[in-house]
Amino acid sequence: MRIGIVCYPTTGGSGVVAAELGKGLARMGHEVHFIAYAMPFRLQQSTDSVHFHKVNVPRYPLFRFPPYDSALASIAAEIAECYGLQILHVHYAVPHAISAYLTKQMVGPALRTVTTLHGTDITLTGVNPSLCRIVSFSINMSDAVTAVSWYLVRAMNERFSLGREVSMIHNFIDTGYYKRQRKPFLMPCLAPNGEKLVVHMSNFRPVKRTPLVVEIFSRVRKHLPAKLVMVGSGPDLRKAEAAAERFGVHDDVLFVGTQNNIVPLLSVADLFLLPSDEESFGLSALEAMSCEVPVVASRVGGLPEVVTHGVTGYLPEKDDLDGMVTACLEILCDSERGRAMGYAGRQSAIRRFDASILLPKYEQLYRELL
Ligand code: GMT
Repeated sequence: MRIGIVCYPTTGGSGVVAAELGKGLARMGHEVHFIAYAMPFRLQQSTDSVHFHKVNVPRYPLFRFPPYDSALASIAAEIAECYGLQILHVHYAVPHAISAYLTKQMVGPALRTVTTLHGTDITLTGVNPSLCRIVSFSINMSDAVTAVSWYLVRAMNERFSLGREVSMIHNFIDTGYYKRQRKPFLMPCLAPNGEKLVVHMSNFRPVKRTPLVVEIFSRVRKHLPAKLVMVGSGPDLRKAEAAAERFGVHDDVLFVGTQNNIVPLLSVADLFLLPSDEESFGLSALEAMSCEVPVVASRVGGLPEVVTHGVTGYLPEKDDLDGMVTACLEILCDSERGRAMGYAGRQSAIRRFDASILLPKYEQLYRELL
């Protein structure tokens, strides 16, 4: 098949999933064309043979808001015609679903469109009164709609009464790649005195509550020697750094920015901490599980579909700060329990979320549409 994929190229989960999907489809023999305003993060070092087409959004003094939606639709229509695309699969509904609709209007009904909902496109940005009508319309006009968790299917149905089917396809990872390395070469620099290592990884948006990550860690730190590694960057980076100062743990918290390869880091982690306010899936938690790292995360959104409470980690209520601290300590103070949970996490990742299980579901969906 000839497939176009539209996504945000940043380090957010939707871009990661889109990139991994495209690379996987290319390996299965499909012709894949990425259309985005920059090279997607996960394609930058990829050797997979996918095509990339940049969306150039024109600037003009009159345009207070550059017309990204239109530029995207316009270039997608050109690519669709030039390469004979059969499928245009957009990730994150806002504004990609409406651009897909416009593309289809331009090139004709043979082009089948798929919209994958990732979370805040439904729960936050999509329900904004300025956008909800067009989000609802554009999702309705997609030939197929998928969501990354059962939670998001429910959220979709509660917020938008579309009366159409939304298929659920869980996010996936390559568990062969996300695999704990047995030579923990990072340990001496991150935890030189054998401290316990807690890792958080996100795009530092307010929903990730990164200052709270630091606060939870500071309370854990009172009970045992530990270090916290904060991976990623985003709008709340300064607030998280300030929290490290405020809670007096700046010597034990390392902000390492965005990382291309997080497997070496996860390979030395004792715990992954994700106390998000909201999370439709929690791809980073799955990456940690696949590397045998137990997870402590809030019991929100789709996280209970990924993390099994008491087996692969703990899921305290999102405002139960004491519960978060206790859960972290239970894992960190009992190495055997931590290892068993980590092992169970990897088994769950392999059994339920490996690319080999979920990629064919997208392939099947495309075939049905054609
Ligand atoms: O975080 C967002 O606002 C959007 C999106 C992104 O691009 O990172 O994240 C969502 O999609 C991921 C991939 O499907 C999920 O793993 C994240 O849980 C989800 N984020 C939220 O629901 C907050």
